[in-house]
Amino acid sequence: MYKTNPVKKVAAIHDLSGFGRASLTAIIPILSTMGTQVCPVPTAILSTHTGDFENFTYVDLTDTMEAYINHWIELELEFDCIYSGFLGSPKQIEIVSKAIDHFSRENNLVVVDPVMGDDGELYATMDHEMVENMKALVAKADIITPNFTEAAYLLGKPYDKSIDEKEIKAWLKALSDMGPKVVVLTSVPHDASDKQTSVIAYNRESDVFWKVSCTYIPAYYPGTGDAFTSVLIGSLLQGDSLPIALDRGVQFITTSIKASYGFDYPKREGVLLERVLSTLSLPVTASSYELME
Ligand code: PXL
Repeated sequence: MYKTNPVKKVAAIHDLSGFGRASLTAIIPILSTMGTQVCPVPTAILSTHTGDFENFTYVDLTDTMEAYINHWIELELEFDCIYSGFLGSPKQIEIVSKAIDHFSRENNLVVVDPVMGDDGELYATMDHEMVENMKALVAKADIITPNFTEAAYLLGKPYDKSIDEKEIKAWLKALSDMGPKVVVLTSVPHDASDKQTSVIAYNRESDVFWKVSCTYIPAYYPGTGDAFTSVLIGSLLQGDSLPIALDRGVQFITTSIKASYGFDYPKREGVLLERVLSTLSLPVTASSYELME
């Protein structure tokens, strides 16, 4: 008799922003649709995400996080993936770091999305102390998924969109030298013209670079980074290879933006996830990833 619970579990350490389809409100539906159980550890409760909204309410949950995680430790819970994202304070980073020490195993996945900023700027609640602490957290991850802005902050490099491929590869290797086996860099500029963007990944163990390009759509929707990393995790937990998982992530974001862009509504409400979630259940038919020389 098959007794093992077949549903994989992800401990998702992120904020809950009530409006705007970022963080947990994007992560939970995506990973659930992909057949994974999400167990959230809320880091903060906000009325909206912080991008393009003013006067949002913010309740920091740092003081409950340790007891919350300790209860899970008492219950001897095990996770197939520990996935952290937006964190509210240096103390929260320390708590997440301890949780990783406790829950990581040889055969599970620790994914740190060092959510700190976008478009060359830090988010409203971030500062340089957070950047320093985030450097210590990425060291504990198997996989990190910074965007180009976050990578620049982690490496202390200027945010310069005219960067060439050789330099990008050097960034990926330098990020991997900080600890993670796999570095997935998103929103990589192709040239200063903004016509295309790509996701480039480096796997240190096999020493290979993968690239998935997509046409740039001139619209910024918050929460797409969370959606991308969630699809990547859901795909890896389904047993896909890294390049297929990257491809599925990029395709899902492209589909989501295309499904949203034709409608006239405020971008700060996020992509129309609910109209495209079902595409995550389709088999992968076409993929466009490349192995980079
Ligand atoms: O999507 C990243 C994110 C997560 N959480 C909060 C945010 C943002 C981006 O703006 O504001 C609260």
